[in-house]
Amino acid sequence: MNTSTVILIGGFLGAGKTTLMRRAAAMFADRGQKTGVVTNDQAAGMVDTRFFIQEGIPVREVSGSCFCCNFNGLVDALQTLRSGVSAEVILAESVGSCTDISATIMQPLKEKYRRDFIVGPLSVVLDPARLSEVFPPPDVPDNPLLPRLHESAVYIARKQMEEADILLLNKKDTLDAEDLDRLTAFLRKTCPQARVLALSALNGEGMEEWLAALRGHAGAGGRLAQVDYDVYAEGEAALGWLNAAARLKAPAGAGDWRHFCECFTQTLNRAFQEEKACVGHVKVLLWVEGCPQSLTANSVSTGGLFSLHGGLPAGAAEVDLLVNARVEMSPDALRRIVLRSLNEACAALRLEHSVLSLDSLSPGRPEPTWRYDRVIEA
Ligand SMILES: Nc1nc2c(ncn2[C@@H]2O[C@H](COP(=O)(O)OP(=O)(O)OP(=O)(O)O)[C@@H](O)[C@H]2O)c(=O)[nH]1
Ligand SMILES: [Mg+2]
Repeated sequence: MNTSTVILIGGFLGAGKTTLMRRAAAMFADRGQKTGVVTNDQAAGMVDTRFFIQEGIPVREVSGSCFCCNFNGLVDALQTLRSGVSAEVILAESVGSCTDISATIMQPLKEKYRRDFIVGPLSVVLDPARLSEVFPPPDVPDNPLLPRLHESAVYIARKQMEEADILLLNKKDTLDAEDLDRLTAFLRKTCPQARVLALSALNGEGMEEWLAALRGHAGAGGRLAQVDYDVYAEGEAALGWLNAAARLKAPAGAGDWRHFCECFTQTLNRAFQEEKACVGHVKVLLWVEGCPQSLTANSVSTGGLFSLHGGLPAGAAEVDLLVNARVEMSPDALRRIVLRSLNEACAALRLEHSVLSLDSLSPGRPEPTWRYDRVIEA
């Protein structure tokens, strides 16, 4: 039986983990390496999973809790990719509010499943804009109009960095040379255990260097973070979490789905601003069953415009919608805002809609299946 290399990708909400995995999976496929992907979320109905389905990449979803609280679910997903599709490489993205991956996932995988899996280094993806919230510059005053991430959520983001084997300063395309040098130097000083690389998962710059670093890295999972689970639980619980699926129909024929997406996301944006709620990541995906195209909208900050990518085939009269929202507010308030925004956007564009599923929750206390207090030799 074959052995698969498992590459775990961590990092805070919206840092670019899925974008990185989509690009890496395409690069592995180009080289003829069989690749599988595991996605992870607190609830089913994930935008990220749908991307990989659309792209024809074998994907398994572990939903209902983070990897560390469902280690056996993760192992099942890895085993089906290893034996079912003979995946040589498996990329696994943990939930953006998850940390302590080295102690709870990497060490038990190394010890208990060494015949089945080679555990690659833990890559933690960072968004430069979020980095300034996690380590606010001392000389810059707070902007009273911009809500700040809950301090326990900041704690999670810092712990993610503390356990990284490789730190990926993503969204390099948004940085000028001076900021790039400053942030890279800051990360090297703050996380001396990690190899620091800058890249753009979106345009591909720096991807080859990362793949080379994965191949050349010895001692994956070489560091355990010291995590206070009370603070960790508080940081997770600060976020409202919503996954919704709906079907939309344009009764008069082809719908203007881009316009719908703009109306829907602008209404969401206004509501989050009015509530002064800190946005972790809000993702919207529209697609037509059986068709490879999709339209996506993402926002990773309060008041920041949603970025729209892709498009739907001309003439589409009926589409599917997924909304994944992680925002610092109560799950009930988040549910009300999403449903109201959907109603308003559909009414404005004369669309019919039916909500197929909707989960809104606040993540429970993390209770890992395993938690090692020592590093296992590979
Ligand atoms: N400019 C720029 N944007 C990027 C880059 N990588 C990702 N993004 C954007 O950042 C947003 C979030 O990207 P995702 O890949 O969904 O982030 P994630 O870490 O998987 O998010 P969660 O699954 O919610 O934790 C999207 O709008 C991406 O297009 C990059 O290299 N440059
Ligand atoms: Mg993702």
